[in-house]
Formats: sequence, C-alpha cells, structure tokens
Amino acid sequence: MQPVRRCGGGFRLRAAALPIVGVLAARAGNCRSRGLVADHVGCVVYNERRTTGTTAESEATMHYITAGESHGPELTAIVSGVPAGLKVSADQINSDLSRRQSGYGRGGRQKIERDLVEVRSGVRFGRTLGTPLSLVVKNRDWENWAGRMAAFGEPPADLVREVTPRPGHADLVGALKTNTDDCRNVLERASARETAARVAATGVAREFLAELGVEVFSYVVSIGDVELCEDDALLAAPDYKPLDIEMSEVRCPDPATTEAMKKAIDAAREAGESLGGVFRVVATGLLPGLGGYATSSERLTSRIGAAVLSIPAIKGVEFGLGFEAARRPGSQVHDPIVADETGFTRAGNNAGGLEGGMTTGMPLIVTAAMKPIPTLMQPLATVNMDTLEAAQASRERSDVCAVPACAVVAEGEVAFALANAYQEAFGCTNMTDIKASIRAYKQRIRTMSR
Ligand code: EPS
Repeated sequence: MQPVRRCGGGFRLRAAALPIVGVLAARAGNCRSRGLVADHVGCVVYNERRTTGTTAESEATMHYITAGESHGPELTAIVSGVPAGLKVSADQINSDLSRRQSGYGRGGRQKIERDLVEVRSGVRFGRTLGTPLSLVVKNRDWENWAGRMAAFGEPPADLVREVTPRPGHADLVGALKTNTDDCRNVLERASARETAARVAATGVAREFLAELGVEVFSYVVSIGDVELCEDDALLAAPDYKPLDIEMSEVRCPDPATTEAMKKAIDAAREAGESLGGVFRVVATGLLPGLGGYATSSERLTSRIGAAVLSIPAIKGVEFGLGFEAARRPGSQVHDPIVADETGFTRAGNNAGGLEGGMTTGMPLIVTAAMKPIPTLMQPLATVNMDTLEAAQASRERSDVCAVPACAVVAEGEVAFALANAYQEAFGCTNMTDIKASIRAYKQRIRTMSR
C-alpha cells in the first residue's frame, strides 16, 4: 500500500462532497476556534440529573427516534430537545444524506433513491423553535412496493414470503422473536436503509456542534484486506483534508489505496461476495471536560461506544490506541500533560481525546469495524422456515460494500452523543445562553491554566 499523504494543519471542515462545497464554505464561516465550557443553566440540568441518580442523559437534551420500513412510503425522524435559535439548513442535511448514499460498492437501490429531507416541524425561517423537529425522507422505491408493503388490506395473491433467512442478518432471530412466518416483516426495519433517517436526525446535532466550533468527519481505513498505510494514525487523522476524503469513492484520503480498495470491491462483486472494513470518525474543536467520571452513565466512552455500536453491522469500536494500548507498557500509552499559550494540552493523543470518560480537548478519534453485508449473491446455507429443509439463503438486491456509507452514519452518531454532552454541560434551552455558558467556562479554564 502507498503511504498516506501527510496533509498540512489547519481547521478541518466538516467533510462534504463536491456538490456541497458551497455549504462547506458556509459552515466554515460558522466555526469558532476551540472553545471551553460552564453554564448556570447547564449546571441546573446536570445537578438535577446527578441528584436523581438515574441517567446521564437528561430529558432536556436532544433525543431522536426514527420510524419507517425500507420499502415503505417514507422514513421519519423526530428530534426533541433541540435548543431554540439554532440555524438549521436542509441543504446541509441533504449533503450528509447524499454522502451516505454514495460510495463505491453500493447497490441498485441507490440508483433509485435521491434522499432529501423534508422538515415538517420545529423550524421557522431557518432557525429552530425549541420544539420537536419532524424530518421526513421519502422512499422513491415505495411505488414498486406499494402492494407488498400496504398498511391495510389483504396480502396480494402473488406475495412471496421470505422464508430462507440470511445468516448474519436479523431475518431468523427477528422472525423467532416476533412470531412471524415472513422474514420481510423483520428485514424491512432491520435494513440499513433506516440509517438515512438517522443521518437526517443527527444532522441537527451536527449543526449544533458546528455553531460551537466542533467539526466531525470520517475516513475509511480498510476495506477487506486492503488497508491505508498510516505512520501514526492518531496524529495524522485530524489533519487529513476533507476534500481528499470526499473526492475518494471509498472515503479514503490516499488515491492509490482508494484504487486498491475499488479493485477489491470489484473482485468481491464478481465472486458474489461482500466486504466489510474499518473506518475512523474524528471530532475536532472539542472542549475539555465533556462527559463525566462520577457515574457509569456519564462516561462518554460508553455513550459514544454505544452510539456507534447501534449502527447495523458494527462489530467493534476502539478509542485512540484501542486494543493496541493493552499490549504496551503504561509509559508508552498515556499522553504527557503540557501547558502552552492555549492552556493545558497533551504531548500526544493515544487516548483518542478521552480520559476518565471525559473529553481532553484533543481530537476525538473513534475507530469502528463493520462486518461484510450478509446478503450474498453466492448465498450461504440456511433452513427453509416452512419446510425445515436445507436451502440457500435469500438473494436480495444489496450492496457489495457499504463501509463508506457507514462511516457517514457514524459521524452523525458521534456528533449526537457529543451534542448531548455539550447540552448537559452548558444548557439545553437556547443557543444564546449556551454560548454564554461556554464563554464563561473557557474563561475559567484559561484562568486555571495560568
Ligand atoms: C440501503 C438500502 C437497502 C440496501 C442496504 C442499505 O436497499 P434494498 O434492500 O432495497 O436494496 O441496499 O441494506 C442493507 C445493506 C441491509 O443489510 O439491509 C440504504 O439505503 O442504505
């Protein structure tokens, strides 16, 4: 593999594809320098949560829920707890939706869909009202499925039930759990199509973070056995150029590795195979002290880990050095503390931006492993649920590789968890108060580091 190009420093913009460079530029204008935290409003929420001792996630912070089947009429996301006065741009969310749809190795479905968000509530003249946002993404494929996915009426006479569950998908276990004789009742919702709604929902958190100077991006480290060569990923990662990532059809900042990854995907397609891979999500511009060490539910490590692991097909998550830290002695793991003109900082970032379940102020670096998609054109053995005889698993139209798309979904999940942590620390009600709290926190931290 070619070694990855080292890119110059500078602020990392939120990654975006070419058609949305204009949006990127607008976002860049929003970004503030690395900031800091403390807020009377936030403290009230935080203390209440702690004294009740229930969960770290206050009801006042952002929550989202999605609904919708893969081949139903539309996907819906409701996002509550969004502060009033936040600038929200449908274009920006659409650019994320478009990035999620793209990537070498995607299947036929993405040729049908053109995911666009419709904002149905919670926003007026481009700013949030402090009320729940309802977001809709239409499924264009619905028109081909209206009969088979009708909400009411009798099943069509020619309906073919899915009775040959795919190993690795939710088909069999979901059918057992829900007592259905048609795996479609399960796979429609277990499909990663649902992640389009997540990207719309978490796009709101990304808008929130961008206004506070936090950028979140991702890149692909490996697809199958093709791996990006990085001298020191934890130092290199925050400096990759967004355009290098977005120009790559597999979200890999190195052109030679991109080509090798595409070849691997081609070979997998020809062999009726699918491929997984590894990607990283990086967040820059974070304040130190987000999250908490006092209770298990406050720890950002577990919250971000859970958020990323909630994405279909994710099998592992690492922070910073991750599993490698377990092989090294302590002196080669922990990042020495230094003070410079900006305050306290770290000589390295092996921790990946988290210590004691809290942000350190260094870039957050989360690495995740995605398994290969379970739908195979050379299907594995299964059992026919009607006859209990050996059979071949269902062959559905699918993707050969969706690692780049998954990385975009993970950006959103990480952003959402971080936005929650910001709200807990600085308040939930409106952007002006939140920013005032952040200014006060920054000021106090500056004083402490003198
Ligand atoms: C997806 C849509 C799906 C799949 C894929 C993700 O479309 P369809 O099932 O109509 O081809 O391409 O779903 C899976 C990988 C999965 O395992 O379910 C999407 O929009 O991302």
